[in-house]
Amino acid sequence: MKRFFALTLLAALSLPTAAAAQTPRRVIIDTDPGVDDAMAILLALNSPELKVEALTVVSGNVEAWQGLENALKLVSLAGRCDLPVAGGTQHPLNQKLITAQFWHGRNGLAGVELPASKCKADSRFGPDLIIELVHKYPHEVTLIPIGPLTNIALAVSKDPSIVPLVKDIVIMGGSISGGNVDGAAEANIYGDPEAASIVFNAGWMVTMVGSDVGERTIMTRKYLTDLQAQHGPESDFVAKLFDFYLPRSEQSGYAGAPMYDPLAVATAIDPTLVTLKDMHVDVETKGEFTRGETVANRMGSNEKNVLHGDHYEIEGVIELKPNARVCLASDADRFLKLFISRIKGK
Ligand SMILES: [Ca+2]
Repeated sequence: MKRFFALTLLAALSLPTAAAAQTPRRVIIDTDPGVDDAMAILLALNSPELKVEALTVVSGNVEAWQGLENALKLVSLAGRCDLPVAGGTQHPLNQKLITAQFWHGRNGLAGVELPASKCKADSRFGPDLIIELVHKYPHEVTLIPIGPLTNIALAVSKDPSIVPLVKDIVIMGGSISGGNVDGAAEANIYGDPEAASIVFNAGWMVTMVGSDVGERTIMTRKYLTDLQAQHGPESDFVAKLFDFYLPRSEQSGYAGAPMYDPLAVATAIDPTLVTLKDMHVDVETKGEFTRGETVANRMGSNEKNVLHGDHYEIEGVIELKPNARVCLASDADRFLKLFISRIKGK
């Protein structure tokens, strides 16, 4: 057993170095910042495995204007005014916007007032910028949507030719075991189910990092003490986010703060942090109790029912093609250590 642990430890330690030595992955983060969005963005900007090409902002946790302002303040904090930050859609495709100040504070950033941004917004429309960058770097760009999927749905609807040109799409959204909005739906999918349906059916394999795994990947006070021990502009800011987010999560029955969006970014940094399984996932857009649910087929098939006189008879099964790599579990301890070390670095 000792030898096993030693080897595992060695593998864990050598991974970041090996990954960093490779060419960084180009990523676009589509975001509705958002407390956990802010953490996810800073994690990405501090990770040598990733080259963030742009942030595109979608309405979600906060209104679109507030999200854009927050994104610009975050890149300013990180000293990254070179990074394009583009506004996107103002509202979901087919329903009213649902904002989440309850979870994210009045300004979406836990009420923490960052200095005014030194960075300016890019004039391009978010979905158009996604299309442009995917064509500029064919087969190289990984999309990381960590808000409702409205911008991504608009991009693939306007230019379906980007689908085979995208290297990967890692979304924070959905769940295969109950929702965090209600019994069925996770917030990003619930925020725009029609957009989510377009994205899951676009013809690519979606890597789905759902709320059910995010809720088992939690920042607790034990880990937070380590983060608080180091002072710097970014670590102090993230510690302040947790001052709001951790008690809010605990009051709502969680054992700590779910690390939803940062786990999606971490999956792009190091896929060995999570366990994935190919499945076919449909998005419920109707349903009395289930609108916005990601309905995952774990068997890979549906029963084939054929009408025989006055009744149907099962004649076999119809195979389903997987459209998603569904995250089943994470190595929470290794993820939290990675997250803290990257944020403490700044
Ligand atoms: Ca988000």
